[in-house]
Amino acid sequence: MSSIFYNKNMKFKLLHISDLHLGLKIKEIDRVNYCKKALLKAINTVKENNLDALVIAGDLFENDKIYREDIEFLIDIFDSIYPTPVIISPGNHDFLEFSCPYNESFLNIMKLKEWSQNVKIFKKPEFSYFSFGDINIYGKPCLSRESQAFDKYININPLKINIAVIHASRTNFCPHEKEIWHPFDDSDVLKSNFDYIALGHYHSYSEISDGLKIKAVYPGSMVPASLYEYDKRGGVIVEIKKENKNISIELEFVELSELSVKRIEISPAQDIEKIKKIISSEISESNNPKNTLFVFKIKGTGNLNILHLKELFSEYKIIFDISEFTKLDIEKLKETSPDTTMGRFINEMLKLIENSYGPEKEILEDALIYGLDAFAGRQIVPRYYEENLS
Ligand SMILES: [Mn+2]
Repeated sequence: MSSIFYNKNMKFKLLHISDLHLGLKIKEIDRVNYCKKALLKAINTVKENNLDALVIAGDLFENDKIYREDIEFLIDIFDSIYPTPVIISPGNHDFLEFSCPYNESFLNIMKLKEWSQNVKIFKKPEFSYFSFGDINIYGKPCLSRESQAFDKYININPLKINIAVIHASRTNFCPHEKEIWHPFDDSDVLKSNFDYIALGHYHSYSEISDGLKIKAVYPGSMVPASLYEYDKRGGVIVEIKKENKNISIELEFVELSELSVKRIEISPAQDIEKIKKIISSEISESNNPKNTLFVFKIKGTGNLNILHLKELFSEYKIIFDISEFTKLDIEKLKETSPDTTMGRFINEMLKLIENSYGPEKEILEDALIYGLDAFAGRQIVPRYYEENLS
């Protein structure tokens, strides 16, 4: 009779997201609004694909930055997919403490309504699980920097699909300057009996596999948490099938963020046509370019007229960040000997440029260029600004 169990085909399909950091702001951008839009998209993804669960691997919000209306938004939006489960493993920013919205007593004191019955939050310090028929979903909150994420061997039921949700740091693959919380290394993941581990904490997408099968994924931050988070932002649809104890996993990344940060490197050799092409191709990679706010971070040195670029791409919402862009090859100019009149001019101008910012810096940089033209006996024309912008 046991063959009944072994021949059973089990399937579970979920949307795995993490690190929304709702409440966290980016200067001059209404990030909270983009976070809410992304969550609405996540909810629609669950509905449209008939998914079995929404899984959130921590840092959904920031305890000390989230407003009352944002908490209400989260409670309502998760209630809107009842009875589909929403499984949450708290992280180090939605840290499970008294004044955390996951805490029901805190919600009561704040006179907020409680989480709907389909919202399941891991609150016990050790691994616990929620059961959905053939599927067990394990998790535990991220409560300290030191404690190991996978500290104990967990006795799972091999006849079921076993998933873990955890906010933790992969120590053998740690991004620069990322704080370590809840450490583990790949061997912990490969040793564990979980069929899939939904990770959170690191803000870039990465996978851990045993060479044949993917065992764990960081989907990355759902919406850029800073202007240094480039590339696609969203979540992963994970389909887990178990047939005769054989597991198969299929992943599909879904773009959820309508805020997108892109980095473009520019060199003096690139003309405007080349730069236009780079920007066009970045825009065309987005699956919803008309509704996306693009932040183009332009790095390097060259001849670039931002006003002209804005004009060319006026049908899109674009912010050009030129804080890491210089019109001049300053390093090369610094090599000019200060013994000549031109050298003294360059040195004085560079000092002024260094101590200025914004429009003043731009004017000084232009003045330096025109001065150099004058020294070289060239005709002084506004080479660095294209005319006829109208
Ligand atoms: Mn975190």
